[in-house]
Amino acid sequence: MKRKHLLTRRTAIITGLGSLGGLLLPGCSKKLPPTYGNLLRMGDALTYVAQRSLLPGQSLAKEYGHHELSSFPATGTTNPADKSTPTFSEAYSRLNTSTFSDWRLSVEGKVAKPGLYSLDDLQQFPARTQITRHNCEEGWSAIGEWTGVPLTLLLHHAGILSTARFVNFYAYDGYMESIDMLDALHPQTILAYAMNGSSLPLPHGAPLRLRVERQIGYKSVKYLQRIVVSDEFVDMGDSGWSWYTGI
Ligand SMILES: Nc1nc2c(c(=O)[nH]1)N[C@H]1C(S)=C(S)[C@@H](COP(=O)(O)O)O[C@H]1N2
Ligand SMILES: [Mo]
Repeated sequence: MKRKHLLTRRTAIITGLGSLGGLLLPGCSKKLPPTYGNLLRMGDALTYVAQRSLLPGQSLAKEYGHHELSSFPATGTTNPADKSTPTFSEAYSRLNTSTFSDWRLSVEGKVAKPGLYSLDDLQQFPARTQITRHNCEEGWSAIGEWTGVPLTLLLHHAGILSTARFVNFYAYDGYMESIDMLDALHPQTILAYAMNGSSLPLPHGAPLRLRVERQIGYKSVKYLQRIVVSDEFVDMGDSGWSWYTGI
């Protein structure tokens, strides 16, 4: 998996103010993304706090028309059922063989009713369809149409607790990412089971992937297995990418 350092000019400029972030936020260390002792990363925490306090949290990412759909490459893991790759998953391979009829999404953590959801269960929720631009940190972008269940509906169905702060996503290829509640409850944050009007193709994350339209591409976790709601930031290690890259 290719993982690159994302150093935007904005991050670099704000770095000088980074230590201020710590001063402004006494006692908040477990509620903020980690910096791994990296000076540049200290700017991330301040960027995050500044954006979250200054920008309207629920503004929508631009949506496009059907005539604007583009070709859409698949990157990162493109097949966890492929034995010859390092991201091979025996469990995923079995599920794929039975066209995901036995696949279940586990929703756990800070929810009153942890549970397992089949694709059919998820398709019972009111669906949202959106045509959006995917922006990968590696410099490409593509426009696709996504249909799925708004994450907010699923979280409320599972009885999300008032102490919840983050939602963590775990995939069959070992990939994991997390988002905060503002992104989790955002109307365009959906668990997509269809792309461009057909069921989600395997290279794009079958049977279910996350779409977080106000974040860079790597937050949109493919091949979902488990969602864990937490009241503290869960450190998944240094991916080499900033934890928060709102767009
Ligand atoms: N499970 C999983 N999800 C993932 C990745 C991955 O490697 N594995 N790559 C991420 C990155 S960096 C991007 S740009 C998008 C790519 O989605 P696509 O293959 O549908 O273009 O998926 C994201 N989600
Ligand atoms: Mo990406």
